[in-house]
Amino acid sequence: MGVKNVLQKLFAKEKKIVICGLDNAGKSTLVSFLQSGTFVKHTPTMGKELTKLEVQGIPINLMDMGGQKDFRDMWLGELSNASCVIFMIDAYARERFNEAKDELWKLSSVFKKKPLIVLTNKIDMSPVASMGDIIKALDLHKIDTFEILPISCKTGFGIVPAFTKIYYKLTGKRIGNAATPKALTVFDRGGVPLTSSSNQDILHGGLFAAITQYAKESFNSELNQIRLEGNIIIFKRTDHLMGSIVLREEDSDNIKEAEIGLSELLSHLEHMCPELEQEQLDAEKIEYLVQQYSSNLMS
Ligand SMILES: Nc1nc2c(ncn2[C@@H]2O[C@H](COP(=O)(O)OP(=O)(O)OP(=O)(O)O)[C@@H](O)[C@H]2O)c(=O)[nH]1
Ligand SMILES: [Mg+2]
Repeated sequence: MGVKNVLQKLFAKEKKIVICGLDNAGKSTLVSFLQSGTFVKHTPTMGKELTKLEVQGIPINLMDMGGQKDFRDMWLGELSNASCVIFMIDAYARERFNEAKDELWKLSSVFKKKPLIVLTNKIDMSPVASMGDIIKALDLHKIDTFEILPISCKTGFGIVPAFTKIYYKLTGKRIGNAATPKALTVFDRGGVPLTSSSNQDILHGGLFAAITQYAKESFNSELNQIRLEGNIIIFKRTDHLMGSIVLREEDSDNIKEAEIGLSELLSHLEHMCPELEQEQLDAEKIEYLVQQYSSNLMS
């Protein structure tokens, strides 16, 4: 599923999403990742900022709360008509966990009635606190139910899975039945595979060789889709990279969605790797970025 349309898929009109958490946690970065599909740098939010996303005609209101001390009084009021409490913490900033706990517990009147979702951000950094450490540090074990979900608003790690869980928490329903791709490969413009992953070992044997062969031949062609051995292989290209996704033929209803997801991944990679413009390619970096992001495409 695409990062940019996950909210539209998940939330009905009347859902208001409010994101609280200390300054520097990454709240605004999350909002812009959902908007743009990649990492964008921010300055601190003064007060609060409403982002109206309109995806395929459906309006979504995201309220991004300023986390600096002066603005924290506004959180409770804003949460009064929200569907849940989303509280973000910087998993790298252990020295601020106590402060985060105090601010979180000021919201207890709300999260005793509404679902609490704790997003632990910046898991691309090292070393970050474990989920267990964060649960203890924030006294989350004293709450009956909560979700704690690791994400990175820099690499995109976990964003679609987090919002999928949030939706389940809010509605008790699983989203759609979009079949996830069975394999994902990113190539350089010469058709050399840089990274490849498969959740069902289907890349073994001839299929991977065939995909690579097509990739080599097709970088400069308009070939976008081939069918092979009961699989649909979708190709997408950007200026410097190429990607392919494998779907089962019986999942052909999901081709459009897979194409969007793959295009978003490639744009994100281009954005995160400005060195590609200088014809420099860091294969290790791309592998890391794909591995971090792939949870949005494959489950
Ligand atoms: N490494 C890393 N840096 C991040 C991540 N998310 C955000 N940042 C950085 O953290 C800093 C703060 O991000 P913001 O999104 O402005 O934080 P905020 O929670 O909106 O802060 P306030 O508006 O002051 O409440 C920025 O320098 C971001 O680039 C992440 O997942 N990983
Ligand atoms: Mg902000």
